[in-house]
Amino acid sequence: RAEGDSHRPRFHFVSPAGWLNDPNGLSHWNGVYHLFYQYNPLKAVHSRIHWGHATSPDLVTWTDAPVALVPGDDADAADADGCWSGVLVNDNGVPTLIYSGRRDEQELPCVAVGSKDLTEWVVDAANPVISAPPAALELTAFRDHCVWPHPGGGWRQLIGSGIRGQGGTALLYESPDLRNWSYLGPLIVGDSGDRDTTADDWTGTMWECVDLFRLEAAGGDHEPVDPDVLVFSAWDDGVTRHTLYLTGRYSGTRFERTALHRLDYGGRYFYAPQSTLDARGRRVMFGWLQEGRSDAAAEAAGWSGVMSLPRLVSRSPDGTLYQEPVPELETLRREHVRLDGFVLTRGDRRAGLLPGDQFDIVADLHLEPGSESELVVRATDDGAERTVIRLSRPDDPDADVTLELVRTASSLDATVDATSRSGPIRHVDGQIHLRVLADHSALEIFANGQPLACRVYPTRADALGVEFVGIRGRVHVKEAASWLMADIWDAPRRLWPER
Ligand code: DQQ
Repeated sequence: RAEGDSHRPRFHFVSPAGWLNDPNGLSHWNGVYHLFYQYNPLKAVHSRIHWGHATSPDLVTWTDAPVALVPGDDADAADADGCWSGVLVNDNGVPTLIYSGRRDEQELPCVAVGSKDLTEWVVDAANPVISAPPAALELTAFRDHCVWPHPGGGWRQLIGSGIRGQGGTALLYESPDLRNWSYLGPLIVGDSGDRDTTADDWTGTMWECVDLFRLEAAGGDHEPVDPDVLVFSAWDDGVTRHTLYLTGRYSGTRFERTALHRLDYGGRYFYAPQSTLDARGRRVMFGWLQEGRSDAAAEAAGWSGVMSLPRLVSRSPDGTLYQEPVPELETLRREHVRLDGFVLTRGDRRAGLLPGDQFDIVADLHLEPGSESELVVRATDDGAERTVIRLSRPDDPDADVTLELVRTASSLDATVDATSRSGPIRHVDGQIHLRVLADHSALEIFANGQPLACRVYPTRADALGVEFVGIRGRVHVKEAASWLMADIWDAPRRLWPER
């Protein structure tokens, strides 16, 4: 970390320097968590993308491993212009990467095999292993991979794509050996043309980073109605929009959808997620927290992109996803305060939680119908900078609570994104379990298991204040606690770890 870089996170994973985007090859292999990521070690811009690699025993602290994939030297190499997103699978004990090799502005599926410790990778001489997208379709793009062993033997793969005039899609393939693939058809096609293209749940003209998984029913052994989840990042002609998921049922060749949902209310700020099942049977997900500052500002800082904290993804009783930070992160908690319950009415202000730019706050609130309150963080004394986390409950007791992140005064720097983010929060009788993790420019909020990840760039060194504010009605803060969080990046890091 450059001295004085107040935006660089200290308990999130960040690349040693340069550019980071999607999580790739996520896995828990022989007791070690592996996080690969889209990486340009040379500059904080998205150009010839490598695969960075780091390992962790606990999802908390990370050790840099040698860069895993480097774009091919030879201009004819299938990945001469970049090694784009993909996954790691266990091919009968052989660690195997399936990724998108980029050349001449086109991506095609490639394979690489790894050493036992996953640090040395050899690309397959036959790359690309699929030489062209299905010819019968007019596709908007063809990249990113979700690969799993087929119960009947062999492998299945989804490749993100879009059919012109129809919408985003995930194309299904099968293979006996990860090298020879047969096209089976689209698993499901979006409906982008029929939807409001400005909506928070617009499905885009292409689906990036598709991730299909099955979740067990919450706390029961009955057969869940919608056991399957298809996550995708809706993309439109070079613009990253937001990440969505479909719940439904995967039948082998089709995905019968039940409902479409937003994955994270931060929109583009939690993008291209990937998940894996760890040895404890937990579904762990990471996403890319992209920048809200200008490209020039990121380049000047020498780094761009933050990996989200690892999230546990489970099923809530209504069938949607419940997301929360992995409990292991609590080992980073240090100085602590706890506030006893209090009530907020209009104009009330309540300080007492620890000021800081690197903290974890937990609060249990009860919002009466027609009430609203704010948790203000990263605030200067004069209020010139302040980031507002607002919860409001309509008069109608059956209506959802709204979570809103207001960034209009988050930064005095007029060049950073200051747009607000919001979404509905399910609740029982106005009860909200709120969690806020702030780590310099990274901010991750969870309300009743619904996340809102974002970035904020306060400029003033004293933008550290934290307080609750009553806006209207009665909000009971039943209990609130905060912890300052430890650094995970004590040791100096090398930009390009040698093999
Ligand atoms: N990022 C990768 C692509 C993917 C996109 C390129 C999503 O493979 O579609 O860096 O952010």
